[in-house]
Amino acid sequence: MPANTSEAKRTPASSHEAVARLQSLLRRAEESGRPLVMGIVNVTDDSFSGDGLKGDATAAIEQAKAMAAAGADILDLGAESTRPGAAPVSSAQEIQRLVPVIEALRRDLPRALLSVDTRNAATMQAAAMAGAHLINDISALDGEGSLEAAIRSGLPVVLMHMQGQPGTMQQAPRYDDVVAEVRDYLAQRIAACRAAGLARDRILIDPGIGFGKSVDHNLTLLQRLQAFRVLGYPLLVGASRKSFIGAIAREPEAQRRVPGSIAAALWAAQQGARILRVHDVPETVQALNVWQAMARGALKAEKPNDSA
Ligand code: 7PJ
Repeated sequence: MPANTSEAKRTPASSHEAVARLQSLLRRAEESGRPLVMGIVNVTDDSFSGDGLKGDATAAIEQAKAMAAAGADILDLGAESTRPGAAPVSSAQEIQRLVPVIEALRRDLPRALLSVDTRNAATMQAAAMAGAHLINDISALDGEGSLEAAIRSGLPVVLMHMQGQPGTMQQAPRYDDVVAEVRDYLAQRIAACRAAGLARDRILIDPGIGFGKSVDHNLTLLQRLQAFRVLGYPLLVGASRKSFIGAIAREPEAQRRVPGSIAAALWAAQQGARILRVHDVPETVQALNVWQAMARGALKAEKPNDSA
C-alpha cells in the first residue's frame, strides 16, 4: 500500500537500535541457556500525585526502576487489564497513561528495553514514537490496523495466542489438540506478518498461558513447550501468578503464588523459553541464577542486565 511506504519514512530512529539490542540480548540468552527476564509494570490507576505525573505513572516508574535494578532485561508496560472479565480501556486512555511513563523511563533508564503490552494500533504507534523498543500484543497483531502500525513502527513484536476475547475467553475454552492448534495459529500469524513485510528478526512468539485455556490446556502447553521450537522464533512464556498456579496450589490470592510462579519459570527456562514475563523479578532472577550455576557446575560471577 502506498500509504504504508510513505509512513515508513516516519519510523522512529530508535527502531533499528531496538531490534539490534533485543537480538543481542536474545543471542546471549541462547548462548547461556538462561532466559531474559521481562518485568511486568502495570500502569492502571488514574489518581494524581504532586510531581505533575498521574499517581500511577510515578508508581509505575518506581516499580520499573526497582525491577531494572533487580536484573530485569525488559520492562513490559501495560495500561489495559486483560484479566478475564476486565473492562476494556480506550486507546486514548492507554496512550495517556503509557506515554509519560515511556518518556520518563527512556530518560531515567537509558539501558532498559521497554515493551508495551497493547492490542491497539494507535497505542502501538504512540508508544513507538515515545521510544518503546518492543510491541507485545496478546492478539498477535490481529486487531484493526495493528499489523500495519507494528510494521511502520520498525519495532520487534511478540505474537501471542489467545482463544476468544479477554472478557469471555475463560468461559468454555475448547481444543481438540491444544498444542497443535496453538502452534498452527502462531504459524499462521507469523506467515501473515512475514507476507506483510515484517522481518524475521522482529518476531517473537508466545503460547498465551491462561488466554482461553483450562488448567489442563495450560499444563499441556507447558509440558510440550518444545513443540513450539519448530516454528523457529524465540519463545516468550508468561505463567507468573496465573490462575492455573492457583488451581494447583489451592491459592486464591495471586500475590501468594510466587513459589509456584518460580517453579513455572524454571520449567519454561529448562524447555528453552528465551523470555520469561514475570511479576516477581528479584525472586525469579535469584532462582534463575541458582539454576544456571548448577547447570554450569561452577560459581561464575555474572553481571546482570549488562545489555549490549
Ligand atoms: C501475557 C501478556 C502473557 C504476553 C498478559 C497476566 C495477564 N503478554 N500479557 N504473554 N499475560 N506476551 O499477566 O496475568 O502471557 S496480562
